[in-house]
Amino acid sequence: MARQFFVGGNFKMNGTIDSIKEIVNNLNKATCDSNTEVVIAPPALYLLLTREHLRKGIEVAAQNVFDKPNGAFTGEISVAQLKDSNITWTVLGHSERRVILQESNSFVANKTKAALDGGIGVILCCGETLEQREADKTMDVVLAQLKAVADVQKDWSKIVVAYEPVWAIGTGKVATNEQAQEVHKGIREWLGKELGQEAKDKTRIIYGGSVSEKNCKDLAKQEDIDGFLVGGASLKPAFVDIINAKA
Ligand code: G2H
Repeated sequence: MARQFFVGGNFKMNGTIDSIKEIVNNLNKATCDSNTEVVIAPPALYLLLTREHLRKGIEVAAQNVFDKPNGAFTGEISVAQLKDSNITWTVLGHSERRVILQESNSFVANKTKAALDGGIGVILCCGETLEQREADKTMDVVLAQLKAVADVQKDWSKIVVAYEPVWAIGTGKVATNEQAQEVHKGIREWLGKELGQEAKDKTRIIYGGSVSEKNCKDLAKQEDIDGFLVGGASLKPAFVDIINAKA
């Protein structure tokens, strides 16, 4: 079953008006594999600027969204506000939010449901810490994170799962092809059991954690790796090489 390759750029809390315009201009000029779906996630403050300058065919994602429709929620952004601003995706459940901001599995699940209900696609992150991996708990942790979402959301057609081992994020320590493939395969099997054959066959499962122009081609050859969520390297011109990993 062919799944469209998906590459997301997660800028995290990086960038200025000038540097983001430069990244956008580079992407506008670049030759990107037309078979790859590309989405970039700048900081919230620069979402509109990015959407305004970025060429059609590349989508823009928020790095987070809240689960309530509006009201007294200082500092938060609603799904409707993303829609209103032509932002079509959001990242949710990134480990930096799960760990540093203590977002629970159920909170991430509620936000995922709210985003999907409002017509926003979700790049749903999951992944284990080094301690959890060493304790042989990788699949337990990852599947518990995903199960919380499956409990409230059965249609995963607008979810892209991003497997991001916490120990590989921003560390330069990328998972081996085999380590990543093993978890992706486990997630895909679980999708089949939990949500059915269609979810198993069609859900994109992308890898994140120190992806670079050097390691992306081999990772992209793995059967169950359908793309990448790229952090640090998405701020550099080499991001285009990652977009073209399958070309
Ligand atoms: C993982 C990834 C982007 P980096 O967080 O989501 O970041 O590529 O910098 O490890």
